[in-house]
Amino acid sequence: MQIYKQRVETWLRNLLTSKPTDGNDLRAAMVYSVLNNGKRLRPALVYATGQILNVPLEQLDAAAASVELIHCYSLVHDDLPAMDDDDLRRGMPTCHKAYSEATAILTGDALQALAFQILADTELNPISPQQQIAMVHCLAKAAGPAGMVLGQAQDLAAEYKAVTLDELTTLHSNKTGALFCASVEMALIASQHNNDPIIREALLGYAYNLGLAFQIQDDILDITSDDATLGKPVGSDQALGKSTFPGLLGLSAAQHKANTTFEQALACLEQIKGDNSHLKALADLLVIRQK
Ligand code: GRG
Repeated sequence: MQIYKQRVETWLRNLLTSKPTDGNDLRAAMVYSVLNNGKRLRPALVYATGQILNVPLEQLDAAAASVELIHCYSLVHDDLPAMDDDDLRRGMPTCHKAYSEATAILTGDALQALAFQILADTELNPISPQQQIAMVHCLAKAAGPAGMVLGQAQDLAAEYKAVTLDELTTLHSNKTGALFCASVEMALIASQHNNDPIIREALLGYAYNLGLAFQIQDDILDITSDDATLGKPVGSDQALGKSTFPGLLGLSAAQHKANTTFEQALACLEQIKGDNSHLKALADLLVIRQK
């Protein structure tokens, strides 16, 4: 996982720092919001899926970087006063605190556009034009009004309201799960197995369950961790009147659900032949994560 993290960070550093700044804060704010203490889970998911499908890493770099750029944009916008209004992200002042609200809005906009620009670039993304189009479509669908942005809208609408477990699960599968699934699917697109329904279902089942378990755990850490460990304020769910898995189920039942969901993710991998050690390692890392 460290190798994947370093690989995507080097790639992103080259991308973001190869051009001179234009005499304003935009590029610096983009670098600030991307080249920091992120865990790079989604890029690791792209690369680890590529491992089981025998895809060379060079054909996955743009996909790995693009999903991280979309994720970073979502964090910058999510932290804005009109959204979750957070001061701390990845252990540092949020983008709008370090720069300004206007710069943070533009930074998110720019990171989002850049994600699609690199997917469609023949030099940066050395795969066939059909595969490029399929990746652009996959990521746009996951990030947009049927995926992450929908999840964010559902999240905002659910504040200070009672939601059911099903509604909470749907909200998070859009808000968080969609990008996990897109990470796996983009590696599938780069492979020779894109039309294999068994492999597709198994990998997407893994990603869906991993994303859900990750989110349940995120809700648990928001109660049990501390600001310094988490790199962002704990207790923010309660402060914003958000429904959470521990809130609906109780802490110990939520922990149990996280564990069984991780197990379901791993069970999906058993349907596929190939070296699944990295996908397993990624799930294991998430089970023990503290931030
Ligand atoms: C503003 C359009 C828009 C969308 C925002 C994903 C999202 C939607 C907001 C992020 C806020 C949040 C707490 C989402 C839950 C998913 C989650 C735990 C994100 C943090 O992901 P990590 O832990 O973060 O992978 P790092 O910093 O390690 O990359």
